[in-house]
Amino acid sequence: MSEPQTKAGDGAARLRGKLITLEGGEGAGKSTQIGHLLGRLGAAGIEAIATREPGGSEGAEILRKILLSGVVKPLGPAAEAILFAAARIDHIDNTIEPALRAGKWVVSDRFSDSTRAYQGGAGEIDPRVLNGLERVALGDLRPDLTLILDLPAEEGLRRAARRRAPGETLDRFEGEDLRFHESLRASFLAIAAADAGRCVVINASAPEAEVADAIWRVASERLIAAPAEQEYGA
Ligand code: T5A
Repeated sequence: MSEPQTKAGDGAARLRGKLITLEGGEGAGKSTQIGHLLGRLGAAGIEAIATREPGGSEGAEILRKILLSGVVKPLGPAAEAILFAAARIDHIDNTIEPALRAGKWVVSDRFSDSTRAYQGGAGEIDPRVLNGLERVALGDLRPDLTLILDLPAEEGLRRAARRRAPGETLDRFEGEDLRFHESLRASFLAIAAADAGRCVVINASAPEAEVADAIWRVASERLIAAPAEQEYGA
C-alpha cells in the first residue's frame, strides 16, 4: 500500500516527482504517446520513467499474465478488480513510490481509472466496492495529471488489430464485444468530467504528431509551469 505523499524524512528536502497517467480504451495510442512524452520530458531536463498497468513491477507482471490470459474471467469482475488492485499495490510500492521519492517523474500506461472504467463502468461493479479497493491500493497517492485518450471504440479496436502480430490471439478484454468497448469510452469521459482538476481529455483520433503536441501542451501548462513545487522529505 502506498505511503502518505508528504512525510518527515531523514535528509535534505528533495522535490517529489510527478505522476502522469494515460488512460483510454484499446488501441487509443497510449504506448505510442508515452514514448513522445518521455522524449519531451527528457529534453526539458526532467528525469522520467515509463511504466504500465497491469504490471510495472515483478509481482504485478505475474498478475498481468494471469489477468490478461482470461483465467480469472469466470470468477467475475469483482475478482478481477481485486487482482488489479493487488497488482497496483505491488506496482506502487516497488516502482512508482521509489521513483517519485527520488524526484523522478512517472508516466504510467493505465492506472486506477482503468479499474473504474473496465471493472466499474463496463463490468458494473458497485462503485462503493471500487472506492474501498482504491483506498486500500492508493492510500494518499493520486496522479498529478491524467490524460484520457479518447476515440471511437471501433477505431481503437481497428488500430489494436493492425498492431497485432500474425497468429497473436485477442487478450481477455480485447475479446469483449463492441458494446463493452463503447461503454468504456463513456466511462472514461464520465471520469474526466467528474474530476476535471486532474483529468484532461485528448482527441486521440488526430494524427500521432498532433496528439503528441496536445499532450505536451497540457503537461507543460499544468505541471511544468505550475508555480509551487511540492517538497518531499522536508
Ligand atoms: N485493464 C487494465 C483492466 O481491465 N483494469 C485495470 O485496472 C487495468 C490497469 C491491458 C488490459 O487490461 C485492462 C485494459 C486492457 O484491456 P494492454 O495489453 O496493456 O492491456 O493493452 P492496452 O493498455 O489496451 O494498450 P494497447 O496496446 O491496446 O493500446 P495503446 O497503448 O493505447 O495503443 P498503441 O500506442 O499501442 O497504438 C496502437 C496502434 O495504433 C497506432 C500505433 O502505431 C499502433 O499500431 N497509432 C495510431 N494510428 C493512427 N493515429 C494515431 N494517432 C495513432 N497512435 C497510435
